[in-house]
Amino acid sequence: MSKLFQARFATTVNDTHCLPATPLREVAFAGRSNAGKSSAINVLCNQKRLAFASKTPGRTQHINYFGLFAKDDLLAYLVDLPGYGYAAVNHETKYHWNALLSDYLQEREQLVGMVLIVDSRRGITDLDEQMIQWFVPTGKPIHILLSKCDKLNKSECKHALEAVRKQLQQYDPALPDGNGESKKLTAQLFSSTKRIGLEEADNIVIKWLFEAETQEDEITS
Ligand SMILES: Nc1nc2c(ncn2[C@@H]2O[C@H](COP(=O)(O)OP(=O)(O)OP(=O)(O)O)[C@@H](O)[C@H]2O)c(=O)[nH]1
Ligand SMILES: [Mg+2]
Repeated sequence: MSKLFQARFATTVNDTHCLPATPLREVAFAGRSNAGKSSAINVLCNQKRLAFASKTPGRTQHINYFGLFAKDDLLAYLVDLPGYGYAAVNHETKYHWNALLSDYLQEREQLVGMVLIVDSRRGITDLDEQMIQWFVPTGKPIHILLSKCDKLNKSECKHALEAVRKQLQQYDPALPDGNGESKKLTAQLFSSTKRIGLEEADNIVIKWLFEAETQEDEITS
């Protein structure tokens, strides 16, 4: 049983000043609106409706915190971030999302890694690149889930993964051509509906949250 299975909704915030004051680690799920963030959280936590997944884009508009428990002990958090790139919102809302996401990603000490959900049919877009650019300077790892890969055939999947890994090289010169994996910028195929890539994604999130080697920079605040 994964350590992610005992997850419960904790809190929702709309302002970086209201983020939980906690020493616990957290992993954030970011991505375009409708990319499949909430679905990925649900399937990784083995729950149907923990995070609210919806056909209506722009559904997750706040930062939602989910607590991970062992019995009654709260161990860490998963964080569902508001989706970006949703056209039908006004300028002010877009501005607010931008500020919220950039502040959170760049400044949140408790955040140990970002899972970036990218629709495998679409690949990395300009807005995804913006997220990567905000996060890379923190030195923390990014793992890309190429979501909805059930919609692609085998060779399309292969090409989608290769293309993303190639794109990531510009941010990390240590990432070798094609198939190589860098520690800080990794990518995999994923499908919530067909449960593809679950174990690989689960391992990464668990490693970031709980493994000793990532604990070296203990949070002091
Ligand atoms: N075929 C397929 N559909 C998926 C998959 N993951 C999510 N979807 C569908 O895509 C739509 C959006 O999924 P959500 O998980 O709500 O996306 P989100 O990124 O949380 O969206 P926002 O909250 O708007 O930012 C829903 O209709 C899901 O059922 C997948 O792996 N395969
Ligand atoms: Mg959502």
